Amino acid sequence: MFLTKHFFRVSIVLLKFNLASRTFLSKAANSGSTIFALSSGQGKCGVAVVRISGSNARAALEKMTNISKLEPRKAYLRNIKNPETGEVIDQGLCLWFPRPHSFTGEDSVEFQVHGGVAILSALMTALSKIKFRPAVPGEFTRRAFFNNKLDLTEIEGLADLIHAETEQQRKQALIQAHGNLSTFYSSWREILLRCLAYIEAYIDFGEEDNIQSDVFQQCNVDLEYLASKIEKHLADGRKGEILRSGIRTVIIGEPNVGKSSLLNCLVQRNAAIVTSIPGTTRDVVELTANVAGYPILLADTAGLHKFSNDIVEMEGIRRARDQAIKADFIVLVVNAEEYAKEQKSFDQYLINYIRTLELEDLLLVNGQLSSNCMIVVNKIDLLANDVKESLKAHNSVGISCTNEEGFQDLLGSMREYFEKICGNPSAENPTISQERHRNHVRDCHECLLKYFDMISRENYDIVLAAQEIRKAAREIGKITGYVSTEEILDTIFQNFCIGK
Ligand SMILES: Nc1nc2c(ncn2[C@@H]2O[C@H](COP(=O)(O)OP(=O)(O)OP(=O)(O)O)[C@@H](O)[C@H]2O)c(=O)[nH]1
Ligand SMILES: [Mg+2]
Repeated sequence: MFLTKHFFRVSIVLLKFNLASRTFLSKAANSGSTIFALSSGQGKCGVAVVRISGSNARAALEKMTNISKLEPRKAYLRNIKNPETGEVIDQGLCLWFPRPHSFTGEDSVEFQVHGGVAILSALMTALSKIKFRPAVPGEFTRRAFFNNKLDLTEIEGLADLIHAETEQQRKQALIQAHGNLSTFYSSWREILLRCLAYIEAYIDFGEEDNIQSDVFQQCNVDLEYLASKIEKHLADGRKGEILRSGIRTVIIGEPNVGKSSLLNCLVQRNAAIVTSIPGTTRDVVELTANVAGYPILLADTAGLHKFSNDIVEMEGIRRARDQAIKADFIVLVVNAEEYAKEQKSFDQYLINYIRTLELEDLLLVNGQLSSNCMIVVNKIDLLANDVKESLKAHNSVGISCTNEEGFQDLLGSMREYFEKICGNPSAENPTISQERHRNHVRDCHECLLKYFDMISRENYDIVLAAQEIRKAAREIGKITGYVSTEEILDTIFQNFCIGK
């Protein structure tokens, strides 16, 4: 009896939360106008896709094609006519997606026509004449959100997928667009709401119904476990965010060691000036590149050394150091010829090199090379074979920018570093991919800490403490869009193009 009653009350409290979010969604739902847009790329092309979404989409399709018995998701090859004049605009494929089984969740139509400027212009004009409205950027996706087809993390994943430039970015975005973050954060929100419901039931009915305090204690165990999971999630080394925005990679080293040559080899073009004169590169040269499937923001820098009377060179060196401090990954270039001249072990030479360039603070952790720094020994074409062999025993990669020797090893080694820096989106738990998510997760964690702090005090007020759990759930709800504001939505949808 106790359990049934208790379950009933907790269910009512849970329902209350879920109704609140649904009300928000339906209130904010779209205005009902039928919209259209070119969804494929701009410019002449073989096939262009025009999408229509809204309650009048089906009627328009029937009128423009004379299809009598329309079947969902079936491609019809038809003459597509201007609905007012009856003039044929083009012959193309026509598809109908009845709601709710469409991208937007509304009745939708797709025309696949020839991608010529005049055809598209005639089709768009015809659609405007029947009072359909051109969609604004992201409007199809916005409608999908309001019709509960996608949550905000899925939408952000979709935007990232469209913008992904490398294989690893594509993988991360695809997983997110398919809802893995959504499931992940929703499970946290469910725990918070369940605990909140139990605690509210305990507050409302505890004394009267003799609800056991162990219910409350069990909630605290669950919340503590969740807080520790959130802590781990926050301490992810920003893997997902780095993969999304690109690994800030800097090439540093003495003048004339071949830093600019290395940058040129990595991007496969003469982007930076290379000469035999030491001090050729003065400012930071920044480029984006795709290395081993990872996006990198690659910076070539001025050669480092201690003394110079040249103020331009000193400013270049200052900028090089500054760039290295901000980098996610550092490539330190060593000149193989210089190393071969000295009668030292490679490790001794390297430590000495790092000290001479005053890079200890940046590159060494407890006397060992930092995990985000890679040593590249360039100009190995100038080494005798036995010296070249001796280099292999060390934690470095020998290359020649002149004949591209060692480049496969270099790319393989870079891939290993990048995998550690960005993680493997296909194999690991989801990581935070956006600053927006990090802020809400951090705020959620802070609310939980505040809750534990409150209930650890004598004579604490449980009602006030429970507010912190409610706030924590709200923060997670903001990530997925259960709790949302126009401001959040505008920021997210501004990254979308027209037709998506
Ligand atoms: N033999 C040989 N020469 C190389 C190699 N890589 C670069 N060089 C030469 O080394 C010289 C310096 O190359 P850069 O790429 O300009 O060197 P850097 O480190 O950018 O030099 P600064 O901009 O002055 O700091 C040029 O004459 C290159 O042709 C290599 O692998 N082998
Ligand atoms: Mg240079």
